[in-house]
Amino acid sequence: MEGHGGHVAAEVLRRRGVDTVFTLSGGHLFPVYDGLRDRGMRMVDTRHEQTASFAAEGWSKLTRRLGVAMLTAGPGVTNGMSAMAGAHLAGSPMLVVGGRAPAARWGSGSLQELDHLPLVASITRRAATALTTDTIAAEVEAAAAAALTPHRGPAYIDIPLDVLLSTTDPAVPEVTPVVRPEPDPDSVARVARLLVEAERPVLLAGSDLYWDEGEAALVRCAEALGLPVFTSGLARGTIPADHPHAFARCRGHAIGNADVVVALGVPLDFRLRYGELGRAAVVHLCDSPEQVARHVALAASASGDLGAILDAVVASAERQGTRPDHGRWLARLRDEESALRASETAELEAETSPIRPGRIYGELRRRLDRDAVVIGDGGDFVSYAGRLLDTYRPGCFLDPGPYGCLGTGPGYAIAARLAHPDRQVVLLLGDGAAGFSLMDLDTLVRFKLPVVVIVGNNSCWGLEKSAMEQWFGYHVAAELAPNTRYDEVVRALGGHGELVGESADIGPAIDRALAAGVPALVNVLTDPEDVYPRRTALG
Ligand SMILES: Cc1ncc(C[n+]2csc(CCOP(=O)(O)OP(=O)(O)O)c2C)c(N)n1
Ligand SMILES: [Mg+2]
Repeated sequence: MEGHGGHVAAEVLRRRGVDTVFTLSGGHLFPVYDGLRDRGMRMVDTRHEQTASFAAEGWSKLTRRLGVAMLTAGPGVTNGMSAMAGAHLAGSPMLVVGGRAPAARWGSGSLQELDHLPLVASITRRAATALTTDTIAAEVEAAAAAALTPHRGPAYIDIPLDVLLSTTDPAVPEVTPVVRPEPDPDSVARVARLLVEAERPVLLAGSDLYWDEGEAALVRCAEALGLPVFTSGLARGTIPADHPHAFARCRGHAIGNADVVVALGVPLDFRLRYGELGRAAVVHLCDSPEQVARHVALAASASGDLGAILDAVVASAERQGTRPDHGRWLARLRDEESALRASETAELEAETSPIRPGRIYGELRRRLDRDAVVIGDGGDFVSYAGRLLDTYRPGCFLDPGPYGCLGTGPGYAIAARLAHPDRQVVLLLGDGAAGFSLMDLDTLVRFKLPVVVIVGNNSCWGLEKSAMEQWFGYHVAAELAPNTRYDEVVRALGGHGELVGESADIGPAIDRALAAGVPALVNVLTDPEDVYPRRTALG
């Protein structure tokens, strides 16, 4: 193909199946815009590069395809670094195409001249500059392949403006197929034996199972081997919350009493007590060898395509001749699960004034469709959502992931509504979190994306306020102005906004927001004294 470098970059992305990119304007990117426009590819321009890059990461999380952000040279790229770091820890296949000051003037101090590579090297799977127009195609393709190859993550490519503007006639490379390695049969057999012999096994499924599209294999395995399944992160919904083998509330009880715990596609990090799981033998199943934990003694491990591993484990267990019956163990967990769920009724139905956050979720739960996309961005307010909302389909619950960066929500919501125009999209925002990217509600308005935003407005950075209180007996830097009218901000931007101060008004306000047809924000004033019960995640 012939054309300037921007056309080449766009063509490689088009062949990769990319039809939407997220950006914020900058002259260093104009030639790429020209290439995208020529091919009818959608450009979603945001009000801050952090939102453009969170939207790209959100797109990858929602579609399991490449999410692409285009960030202008210098400040555009540095504004996207939190999303790259988040994608790095979450294993999200995201591609950032950066602008770059002209190569011919490099070192003379042109506008926004910055070598981005050292900045992004430690948080990307591949970071490179296309130094000549002839290499653009191969570099963009290599970056896309690096992002999509398990263990996935962000990749970065930048192209100097003069290189983009030069004309070339390179061969655009074929799309490199993504290789998903088969697991080692001996490792699989060891895992199967442990599960066949286990009396109280537990399976903990995490985000990498989702990335490997292993949901059907997960359900097959749980049913064949009689395993209780707990999901976290993007694995929520890979087994529907109401499946007989799905559990959520009684994880502590299950792990505390298990003899074998299988961690599937999830790191043994702070969320899983660093793999120190009491008396249980720990099995780690990962999408690639480098993900297998080295900081804890494992009873067995295997790496490769996670769906293939699960199917191979079932086949191996069947060859070993026994079909374990864990009926009593499952019944015991179901009793525990049901009791814990029953104990939540009071908070879901609380009629207190001021409002307790649980009541918001009591109202929301009964209004959500099974395929609704729920996004959480905040502290305590989102912890409640994680516990009180159930997920029935994969890709329907997005939180910031292990990087825990506030401000992801509006970007994820833009991506969600674009990816799923016919579904409910609900963004749960802490009032603190709202301050990071509320202006991008304007992007939702401009692109006519009717997302429902519910702000849990406790007038403070609640999670940090209570944590500092616990540690030091006092708090600093934790208060926000009381009762800020985030709803009026959204009205000023052209959306629908409502303030809610009483429990009984929450449900009707959510109904109006869902029906508004424009981006809508329900600003719920909640009790500043309410503290989510948790152990600290630090350390
Ligand atoms: C970018 C970023 N800055 C700071 C933090 C630390 N942090 C974690 S939770 C939290 C409080 C969030 O407050 P809010 O969104 O109002 O939710 P609440 O806990 O009050 O429900 C803060 C500041 C973070 N995770 N990310
Ligand atoms: Mg708050």
